[in-house]
Amino acid sequence: MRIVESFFVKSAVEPADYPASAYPEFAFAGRSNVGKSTLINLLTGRKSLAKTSGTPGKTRLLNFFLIRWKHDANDETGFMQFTDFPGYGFAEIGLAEQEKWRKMINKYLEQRPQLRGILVLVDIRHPADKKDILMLEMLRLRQIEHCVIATKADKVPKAKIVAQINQLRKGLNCGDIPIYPVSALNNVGMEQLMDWTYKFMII
Ligand SMILES: Nc1nc2c(ncn2[C@@H]2O[C@H](COP(=O)(O)OP(=O)(O)OP(=O)(O)O)[C@@H](O)[C@H]2O)c(=O)[nH]1
Ligand SMILES: [Mg+2]
Repeated sequence: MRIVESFFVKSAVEPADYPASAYPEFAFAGRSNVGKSTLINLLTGRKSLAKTSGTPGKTRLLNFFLIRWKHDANDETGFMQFTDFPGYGFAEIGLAEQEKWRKMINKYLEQRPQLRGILVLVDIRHPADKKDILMLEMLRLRQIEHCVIATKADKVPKAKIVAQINQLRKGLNCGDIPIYPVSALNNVGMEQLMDWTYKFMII
């Protein structure tokens, strides 16, 4: 599958403000600065569709994107939507702000029936983080399809990637959920995660 066109639709906090379109939707979650917006830009081939920044914790809203895709093999085309979550785990965010985030995400998970899956991004260099473990546990409990994307693979020597993924799998306690190493810098690993998305889109 490849993405042929993409548009920013809107930002929202409350379900009443989400875009009404019911296309299959996939959300990108993960700690602040892990590379969610960068990944969306790379997948869509648009340099600044999703705002990226060196300053973590900038995005506080859900950002919705409309994506037109095409499946190379059979010329099938269609629409899906991406949602860029604000990052979690940003140390300087106060408790009140964290609570806002939690409410916003819970509402989204509960009131977005077209949600087909969540891509949970973690930094390949870091050991499993408590916030990521909690996020994965919540998705498991809610029975929402998900996979793990290990970002910034360019920062780890190639020979160490498999070991790093194995360690993450143990630490994240995520069973046989797929973990895909990716590098936005080197454009590595995109096909696998598009295949994963496609699998849950056509159901
Ligand atoms: N080396 C390398 N840097 C990356 C990669 N992906 C993202 N980055 C960098 O990581 C920083 C944060 O990326 P963002 O995409 O803004 O991160 P985010 O997860 O959207 O962050 P928040 O919106 O704050 O939650 C930027 O400086 C990116 O250039 C990657 O694969 N490799
Ligand atoms: Mg972002």
